[in-house]
Amino acid sequence: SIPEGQREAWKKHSVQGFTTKDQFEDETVRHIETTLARSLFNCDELAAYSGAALAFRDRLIIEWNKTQQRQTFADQKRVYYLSLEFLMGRALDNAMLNVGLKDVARAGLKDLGFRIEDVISQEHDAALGNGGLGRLAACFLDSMATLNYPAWGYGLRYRYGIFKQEIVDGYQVEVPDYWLDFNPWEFPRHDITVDIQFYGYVRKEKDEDGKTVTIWEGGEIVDAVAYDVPIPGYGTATTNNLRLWSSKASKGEFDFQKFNSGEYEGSVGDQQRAETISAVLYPNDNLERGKELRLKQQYFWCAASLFDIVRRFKKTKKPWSKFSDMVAIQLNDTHPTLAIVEMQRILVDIEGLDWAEAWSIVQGTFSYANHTVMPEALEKWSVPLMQNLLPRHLQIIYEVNSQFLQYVEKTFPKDRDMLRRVSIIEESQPKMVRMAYLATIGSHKVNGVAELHSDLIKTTIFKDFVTIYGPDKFTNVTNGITPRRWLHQANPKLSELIASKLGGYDFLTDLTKLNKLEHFLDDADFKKEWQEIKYANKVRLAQHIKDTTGVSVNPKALFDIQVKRIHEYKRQQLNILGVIHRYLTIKAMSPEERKKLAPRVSIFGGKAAPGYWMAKTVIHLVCSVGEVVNNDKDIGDLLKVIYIEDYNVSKAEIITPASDISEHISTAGTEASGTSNMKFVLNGGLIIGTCDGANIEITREIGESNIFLFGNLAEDVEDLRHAHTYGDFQLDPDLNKVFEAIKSGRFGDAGRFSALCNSIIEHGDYYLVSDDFNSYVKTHELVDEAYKDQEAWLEKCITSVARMGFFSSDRCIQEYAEMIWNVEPLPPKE
Ligand code: NBY
Repeated sequence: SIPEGQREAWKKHSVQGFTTKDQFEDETVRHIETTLARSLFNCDELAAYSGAALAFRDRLIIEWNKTQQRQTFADQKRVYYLSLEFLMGRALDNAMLNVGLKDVARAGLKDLGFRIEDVISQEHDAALGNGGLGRLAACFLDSMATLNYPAWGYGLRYRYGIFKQEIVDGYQVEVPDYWLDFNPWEFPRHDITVDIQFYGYVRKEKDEDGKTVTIWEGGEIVDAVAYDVPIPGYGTATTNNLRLWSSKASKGEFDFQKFNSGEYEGSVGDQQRAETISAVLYPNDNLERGKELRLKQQYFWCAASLFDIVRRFKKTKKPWSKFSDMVAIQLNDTHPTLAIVEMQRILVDIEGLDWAEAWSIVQGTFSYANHTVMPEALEKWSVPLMQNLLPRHLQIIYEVNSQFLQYVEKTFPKDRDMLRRVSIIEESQPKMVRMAYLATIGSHKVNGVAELHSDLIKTTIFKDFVTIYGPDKFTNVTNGITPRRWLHQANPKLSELIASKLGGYDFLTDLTKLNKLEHFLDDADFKKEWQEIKYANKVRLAQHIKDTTGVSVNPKALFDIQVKRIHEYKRQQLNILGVIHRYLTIKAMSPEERKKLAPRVSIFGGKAAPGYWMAKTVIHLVCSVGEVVNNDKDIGDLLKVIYIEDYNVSKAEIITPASDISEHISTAGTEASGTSNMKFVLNGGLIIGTCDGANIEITREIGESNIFLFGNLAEDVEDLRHAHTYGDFQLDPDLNKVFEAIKSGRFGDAGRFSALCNSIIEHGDYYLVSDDFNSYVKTHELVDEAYKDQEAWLEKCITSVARMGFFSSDRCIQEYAEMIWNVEPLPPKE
């Protein structure tokens, strides 16, 4: 650091960051003219975005520096949130709002000749995630910073995020998402690199004291380079860090020999192979496919993060026994489970602790959140694969397992089968490592993400573990969403209206304050404004639909929206089959009957995993139905069917505020929580949903009369499936008519949809579409009826918003902090 004598000079010249409009313009123009080498003669919207983003980045980084210093000097526990996915979306708007300078930026940009909305929309989404799990991580970062928790995120810096989806002739086409062309929000830290080892072999030797030590050597080394992303809290100076690792050939590995001897391609090949590790996000949600590169990604990221965390702890010079008093590591699903094993390896092989002491430190440090009970999504890795890639880690897993099984055998001597059931190693061909069991055994707490889900994991996948450890190891933390992005940023007019009634924006940091809105249910002006805002949001979405699909939709129609990843368990097929039923019903109606019907726009959006053929068929069916319905003159505005291409975070910010009703209709017991359900209700839309995930708690909070629930319950699913398998089942007659229409070729070549139809008709209807069809259609009729009474509808919407306080991710993070992490906030000193 700088000697005392020169520090005055530093302080005098220390960067302050802008606060006024003039200063903002100074900074923006300076960046455009120098950093970007542009001028007022060639400054387009993209350059204006870049300049403004750099100006805000400078501001964030000043606070980031101070926050990091404060956290280093404060002798207190930190949280590390390990997630393979962070679905951040755009950063500029968020930065403007969180530091409270959006109005300054708006005025400054106007002076410079730009509209702030156009500038903001230049930004490419940071889309390093698939869906709910990745977006949850992003909401958590926002809440942790806002609540002043000393917290870091650790992830991978994918060169390609989730693919861009194009719809071509009604089919999904995937286009790579190269997003790093210009990313002002990251700071490369070329000085912070970690060597990561793969492959090789393990041997034992005696050290000077005669103690046996284990040495892992040979194999190959890849470098992990840190890239830091500042995470500003809302209304606080706390600016946390998200550290993303990028892979690079290690200097030692880059083969100069080959290079100099003219084997240029060979040497570049090694480099490319190293860089492949962080090249691309796997685009599967809720499906695990056991690819070696994915395991490499996981270890690369866990090992780099652990090295970093341990290095930081060692600087404090505290004894290892204090580690879990200073460090909490949260695992977002099982993807980072290798961090548990890596920690044990560091403590035992490198730091020389004895096994038992090391293992109790590990268990005290880690906690694991589960996000699914579906078998195909539970991670398992083949033992031979792991043996080859991570030989020492496999040994450690076997040792952990052996000690665990010994304990189980001793404690439950009568239940011989239990050992087979709870073993980390599944005795299959090949043998498999069950990551959820390893994560459970290596953590002090395991949580589900909504009440029903947390109950289910205790009675299904972790039943034996509840017996072994007792129920207290398992807990629930119901998911939440950040009201900053999902209300204030996505729906600024509604946020402003609410603030005008509640006397300020305090509800953004204490969402339970929304409950005061119930006092305004008789305020006619308020309700009128509310309705105008909803209408304006629908007009905006209608414009987007017109621009991107060419279809005109009537903003006065009921907007019925289902946007999320396409998956059979989420049942977009139920939705589109219901839409066909509606279409057939309208076709058969008299003009009088038609007049009574509320016009509808059925809106779908979401990506299918590239290898998920059935999900792609669902997209094609939606598009094919849209093609027919939207061009049927006889139907007009009564029904439109829209597929919105490339659903992502920034599209969600336009779509969510525009819904009248949204669909959360998973087969009961399959959707761990869902979080878009919360976003839609918070934006004044109602929902139609099954008794699944967080829908149940939303109902509890907002009241049964404000939600449209339908369908079978989780507790009945097993019996219903049994009935399908043993032939005790009749296809719903209305659904049958829908299938007849599809088979007749009414929506194009029926052959394309036969597998989809047959999965329901002939192959056991695993997701119970037929069982829930009647209830679903009937409930939509109730929605139609309810929508006719606009006054009552509006009252439901406002009441619901007023009661959504519970679903803030701030509440959720506070629960994690108090129940699981045991960390305290560290507010900035003013
Ligand atoms: O996590 C989602 C759940 O489906 C949803 O109900 C919940 O609200 C949300 C947050 O808790 N899970 C999810 O998004 N999962 C994935 O995206 C995912 C991605 C990759 C893999 C597994 C799951 N994988 O094994 O590769």
